[in-house]
Order: sequence, then C-alpha cells, then structure tokens
Amino acid sequence: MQRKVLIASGIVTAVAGAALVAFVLTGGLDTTTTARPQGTGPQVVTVELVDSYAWYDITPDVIEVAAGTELILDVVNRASGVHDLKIAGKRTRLLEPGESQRLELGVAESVTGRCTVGDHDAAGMTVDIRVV
Ligand SMILES: [Cu+2]
Repeated sequence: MQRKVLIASGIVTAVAGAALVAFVLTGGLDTTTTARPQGTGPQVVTVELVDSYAWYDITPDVIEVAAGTELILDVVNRASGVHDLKIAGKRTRLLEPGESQRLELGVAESVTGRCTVGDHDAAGMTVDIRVV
C-alpha cells in the first residue's frame, strides 16, 4: 500500500517537474503579441522593453502595418536592466529603467529590431515590423 503511494507521488513529481521545465523553455508567461496600427498618417506604437528572471522580451513582438505607413516607435524601458533598440538603421541610446525614446522610422519596411546589449536578442529581445 505504502509502495503504491510512493510510486504515485513519484509520478506526480515527475509530471510537475516536466511541466515546469516546458514552461521555462517556452518562455514562461511570454506570449507573442502583435500590434496592427491602422489609419491614415503616421502611426505611433509604444514598444516596451521588458525582462524578468525568466525571460527577455520586446512587446509587441510583431508590428504589422500597411504598405506606405509611416511608423514612429515610442520605446519604453519597463525592465530592471539597461536596454536599447536598434531597428531600420535607427537606434535608441542605452535606456535606463523607466526611460524612453522616440524613434521616427519613416515609411515602414519589413525588418527585425533588436536590443544590442549582450545576447539579449537571442534571449527574446527582438521585434519584427511586417509590411502586409
Ligand atoms: Cu536588452
């Protein structure tokens, strides 16, 4: 009887452990978010640089715009560390937590932007602009 209980609790522990590993490997609570600004004239999109103990991210992950759209990014560092954003030939200064900087990109092209600090881009600090 006690042996069955031990085996059952071992299985529960293994399943919980596997779920935790999968959770961390897939970026924890991170989900892919897409902004689709629409309308005439220049479009302003707020882009947040975020980090936590588990992951680094830029929110939104994807910005979809119609061809010919002029794009302005308000880049805000909501993280606990220093980050920047380099995109479409433009780059913010190194932003301290809480700081922000506006980047006027002109007519949007499909490009990927990234944080240039350390290997933050590989850890998830990228943002894609997609002209659709
Ligand atoms: Cu960074």
